[in-house]
Amino acid sequence: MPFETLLTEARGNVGLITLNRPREFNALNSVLIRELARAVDVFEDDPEIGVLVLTGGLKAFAAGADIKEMAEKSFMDCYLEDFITVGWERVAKCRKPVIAAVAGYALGGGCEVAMMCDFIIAADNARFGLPEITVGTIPGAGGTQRLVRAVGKSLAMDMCLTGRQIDAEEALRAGLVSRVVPVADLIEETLAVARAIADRSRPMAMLAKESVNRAFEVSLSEGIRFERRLFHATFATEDQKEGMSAFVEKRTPAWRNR
Ligand code: DAK
Repeated sequence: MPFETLLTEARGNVGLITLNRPREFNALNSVLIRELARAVDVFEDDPEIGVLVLTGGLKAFAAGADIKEMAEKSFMDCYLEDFITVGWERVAKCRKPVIAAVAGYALGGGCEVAMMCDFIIAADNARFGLPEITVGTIPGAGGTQRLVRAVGKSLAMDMCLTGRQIDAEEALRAGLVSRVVPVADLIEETLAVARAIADRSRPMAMLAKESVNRAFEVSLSEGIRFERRLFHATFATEDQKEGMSAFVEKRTPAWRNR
């Protein structure tokens, strides 16, 4: 997969996507967003791949949408082109699990893309922020919506209204990230987590992801009803039979992904 702004690599059953515009701190221009959507499509379609990992550089995961590209656009340009909308939500729509491995800056659109992933593993040098207000706009790729769901109203308002960045430890305390690891270990540790998921039953990981994501869209009672239906449905799968037989027989399950 030759890309101008990304590196992609299959590491066993994990698809690794690395944002690669280091001189621009991985600012997300329209080429990068288009390529990112294509890379997700390719790994999503690859039956060998169970989990995707999205990462950037050690200094920057991504410092936001490309300000130089968007600075001179008019409202009509944005509206008529549906500016940077096409492609942006592709990561959020991936059915396979996606883990963000964030080192350095994850600002603006960079923070928003990280939040589109299923969970974030942060390097100890990571910094998260939605500084759009400092450049005369507001978050535009789900930042005001996903951040408030991740960390609650008070910190989300603080970050959106002041543009303040938070470091990895604050992000961990607030629940924005699931783990913090030394920056030198970020990729290997994230790949190990990804592999641990990819080695389990693929459909179960996809069902679990779908059920957790449902919590963001529906009431508690509807969410629980949805979960119950999926849970019952797992009993129609070969992997539920295999997983529970393996437990009873004290052996490692051999997942069939069926
Ligand atoms: N865009 C373009 N270039 C950027 C950039 C960005 N967001 N961030 C950094 N760069 C470039 C710098 O211009 C510089 O390039 P040269 O000037 O050397 O050519 C190079 O990267 C290194 O940056 P600095 O020289 O500034 O390095 P420092 O270490 O001093 O500072 C920094 C690093 C990340 C703190 C700083 O660069 C910074 O504050 N960057 C801007 C951060 C920011 O404001 N981000 C939010 C942008 S607004 C939407 C979807 C998404 C969005 C909107 C709509 N739709 C779906 C509708 C998102 C909007 C945003 O993200």
